Amino acid sequence: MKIYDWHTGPYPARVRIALGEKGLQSQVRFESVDLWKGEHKTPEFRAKNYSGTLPVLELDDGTLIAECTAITEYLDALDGVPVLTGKTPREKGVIHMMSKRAELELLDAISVYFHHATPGLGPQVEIYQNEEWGLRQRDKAINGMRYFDSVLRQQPFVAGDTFSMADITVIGGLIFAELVELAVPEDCKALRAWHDRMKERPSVSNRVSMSASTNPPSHG
Ligand code: GTS
Repeated sequence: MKIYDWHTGPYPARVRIALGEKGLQSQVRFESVDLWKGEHKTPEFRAKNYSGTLPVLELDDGTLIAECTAITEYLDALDGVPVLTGKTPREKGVIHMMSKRAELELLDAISVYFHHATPGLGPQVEIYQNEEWGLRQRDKAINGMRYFDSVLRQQPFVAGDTFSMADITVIGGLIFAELVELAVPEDCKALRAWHDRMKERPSVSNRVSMSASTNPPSHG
């Protein structure tokens, strides 16, 4: 399997963390696509992923799977022992809901803020920006942090009693928040404590160096 990604990216981090949790690192090769040069917007790359985003998983038979949720579901199903996306229909439903909510209310909102209300990836890549929309999404993300704080006051993980894809999606959101210097409010104590616990997981702390032995990015 091959993964097109960018080693420090928050969305690529979601797949890297999933790979680490599943112990599948040795089965993939990473190919760097330089976001800062806009390599993800070229016709060649868009032929792999119409959306022009990272990451993308390419299977040995040439099948291309984009979207972090889809890639995580694929990886989790590979060994027949799903640990990230739920075993029972109830677990699957709750995990999928909470992961989607983490995208809508946190990660995607911060991404819009980054691309619209900051210099983003630079003028070559950010050909349309709407600052007001970006700032609204920033405020939405802060509300999202407060929501996940309320969830984590009730339970140890985002979708209940066990670590799951939903935790990974919130981690991705907080990775992006750190990159754009959007602080988690001081009073979100449960979210902050959970984040500290998550950072201790090897899958999270080792994610950026995961590709170093296979395909080191030359810069950035
Ligand atoms: N819905 C997609 C998914 O879940 O995979 C979103 C993917 C996405 O936005 N990826 C970012 C991207 O390609 C990568 S990163 O910013 O996290 O590194 N962004 C570039 C762009 O121009 O949107």
